[in-house]
Amino acid sequence: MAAIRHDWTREEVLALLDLPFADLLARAQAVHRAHHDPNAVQVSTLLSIKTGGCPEDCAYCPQAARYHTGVDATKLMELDEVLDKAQQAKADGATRFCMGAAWRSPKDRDIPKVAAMIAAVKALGMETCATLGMLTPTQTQALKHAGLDYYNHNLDSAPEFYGQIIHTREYQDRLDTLAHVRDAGLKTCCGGIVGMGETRAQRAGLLQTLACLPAHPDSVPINRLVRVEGTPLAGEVELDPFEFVRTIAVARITMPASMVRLSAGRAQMSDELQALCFLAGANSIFHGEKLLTTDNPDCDRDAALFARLGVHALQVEVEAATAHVEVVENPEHADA
Ligand code: SAM
Ligand code: DTB
Ligand code: SF4
Repeated sequence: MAAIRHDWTREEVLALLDLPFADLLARAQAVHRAHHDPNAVQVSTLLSIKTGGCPEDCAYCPQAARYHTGVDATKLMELDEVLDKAQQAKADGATRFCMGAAWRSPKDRDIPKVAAMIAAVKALGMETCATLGMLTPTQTQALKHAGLDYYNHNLDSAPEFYGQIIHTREYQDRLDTLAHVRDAGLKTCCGGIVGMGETRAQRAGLLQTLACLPAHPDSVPINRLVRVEGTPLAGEVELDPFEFVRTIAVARITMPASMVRLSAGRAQMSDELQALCFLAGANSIFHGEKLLTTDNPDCDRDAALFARLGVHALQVEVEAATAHVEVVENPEHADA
């Protein structure tokens, strides 16, 4: 087993990113196999429970009100509709349901509504995740109390690059919410986006910051920028696919026990590139034909890819009454 370290230096992380590709993948595979079943991939489904109209100015985001991206702002979804979507996601093989809202931070009056959604999804026997923006400690505790398992809150970039992407909040705001999430006993889902014009050294900065958090995030989503027309990053040059794989590999090496999620951008990737990401240590995906507002691969395409690679969906049993979660492997789901 690789040691779980929280003292990675920038130089060490950059040296990993700089390795010859074959050496880097061999190291990542060794760490991956020591800590995880290399043929099991955890499957989450996303639902946008409140879309668009966001006051923040994140340069990548189609949901920021100030950009003209064609995304219409909606109200918070009704509980019944959320439950229908969660049931569908479960039937399609997802074990975790992640509810996302285009908020800078929720209002206190929104919390009971989201709490009811969390409790209802949990009662289906699914793991629950939410991503609602910045939280206060009291809001975080209320979500935990409702049965929330994971909170997604990304650092998104290196601290020194953040100011080029977002001007409406500080990096420290993100770190503060992550601290509230850990303090409430929630699992953290925290990663970033690559392909926003950052340098390799800045990708090292993101990975080093994630790996030096007080606890490694339980789940580390690595998003490849989806270039959405109307956002300031729409014309960004596409990141070299091998550089994306390197980022996954270094996330795997620096955070050995975490689930590394091959997140946004899969619809624009070939099957071969996704397979390289799994070889580099990715072991989680978003499943279902939409992310929040942009496209994700068709379910049929994912099922075919899993079957071709001999990959099976990681099975998770959730006892809603006790909120006890047990992970069991089920190889019968090879063609799920
Ligand atoms: N508003 C909340 C927040 O910002 O934390 C939650 C929703 S926000 C859409 C969740 C994450 O989606 C962002 O942190 C970012 O990593 C990712 N994201 C948004 N737009 C993206 C894009 N165009 N490409 C890749 N990832 C994106
Ligand atoms: C994460 O890191 N990626 C997901 C999830 N966490 C919330 C969101 C991706 C959004 C991509 C753009 C969109 O579909 O609007
Ligand atoms: Fe708003 Fe989140 Fe999009 Fe930023 S990433 S504009 S906070 S929805």
